[in-house]
Amino acid sequence: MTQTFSFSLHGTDGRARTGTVHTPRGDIRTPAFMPVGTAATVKAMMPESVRATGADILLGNTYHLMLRPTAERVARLGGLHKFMNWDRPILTDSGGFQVMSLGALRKLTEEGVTFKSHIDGSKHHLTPERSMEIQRLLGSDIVMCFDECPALPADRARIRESMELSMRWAKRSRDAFGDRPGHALFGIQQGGLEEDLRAESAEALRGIEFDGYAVGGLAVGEGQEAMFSCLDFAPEQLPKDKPRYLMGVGKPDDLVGAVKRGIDMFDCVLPSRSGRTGQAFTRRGVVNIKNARHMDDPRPLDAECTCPACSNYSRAYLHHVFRSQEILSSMLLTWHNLHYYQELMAAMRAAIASGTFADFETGFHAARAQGDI
Ligand code: PRF
Ligand code: ZN
Repeated sequence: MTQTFSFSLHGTDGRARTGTVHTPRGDIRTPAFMPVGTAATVKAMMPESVRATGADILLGNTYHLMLRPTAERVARLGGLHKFMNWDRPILTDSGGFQVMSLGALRKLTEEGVTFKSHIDGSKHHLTPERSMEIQRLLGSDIVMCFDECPALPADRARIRESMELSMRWAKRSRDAFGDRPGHALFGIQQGGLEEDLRAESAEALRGIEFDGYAVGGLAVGEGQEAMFSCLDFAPEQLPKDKPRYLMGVGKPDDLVGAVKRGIDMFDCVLPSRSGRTGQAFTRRGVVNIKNARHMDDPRPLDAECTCPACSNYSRAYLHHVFRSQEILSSMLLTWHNLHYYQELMAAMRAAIASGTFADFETGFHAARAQGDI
């Protein structure tokens, strides 16, 4: 096992890249999709099952874990990996984004954010320094800078102000993180959809120096077309020799379009959350298992899929357990969706390595155009 954190690029095809992030807890094959384990669990999945879908790394959340069970308690119990029984890499988000989307009565200052817990209304304070401390107590392998992300649309002045604050917080995050061999700190680019603000942000982050760079502030209401336009320039502004992570994205076609534009890592609740609401992602698009047309259908969800839901159960059965609100419904559909996402990433890695990404993309869109049959 390597004792340091590093990134090696194995191949490129156009702007698309494939490589490996090496960490002391194991390798992360890129492009990578990170399932979301917000509350120290990927909902409805045992960690060994998450691994069986092909995941190399999970995402955890500072915001949720600081409130419950608290970072100090997780540390006393031996850290997040031991606590949740996942010994591979964990990336933790820094909390600011979740405070803004979930926290009640939040107050933003130069120092940080004060907010009330969405669980019990108790008052909390989060700063770059405290976020670094929490992520260290959790034992996170990839720590994210503390940043602020405005919802779009927002006016340019507000986006600039927020980006500049995030860059000051990035410097404070770097200073507070210190030198921790084997652990990585990622900077987060902000700047909305504006090319010059994104460039300024990238410049500020490059000056501070990070182990990886995230594109933040996208998928916050701007739509896919606008997001792709931004990704036509944003990843290129970041260092080529470090991993690039697009935060909180996305749908399968978002992932394909973002990989094409130079993104290496993703996280999103979509496959796990959709699994619990009866939406299944397949090669031929989204299948809504609650639809009555599946009631008598003896065929699997996706005949080409090798996951347990597709290998052992019919659409009729999956429809039945969903309609009956059985826990197994969430388990099977989450497994299927995470498996689908990991197969998609594996297919993209193989296509980039063999220089056939354009063909892959054509096939991807053609299969979806056929629709579910
Ligand atoms: N910053 C952080 N976490 C995030 C985002 C961000 O901009 C996003 C935006 N899509 C998701 N998660 N820290
Ligand atoms: Zn399946």
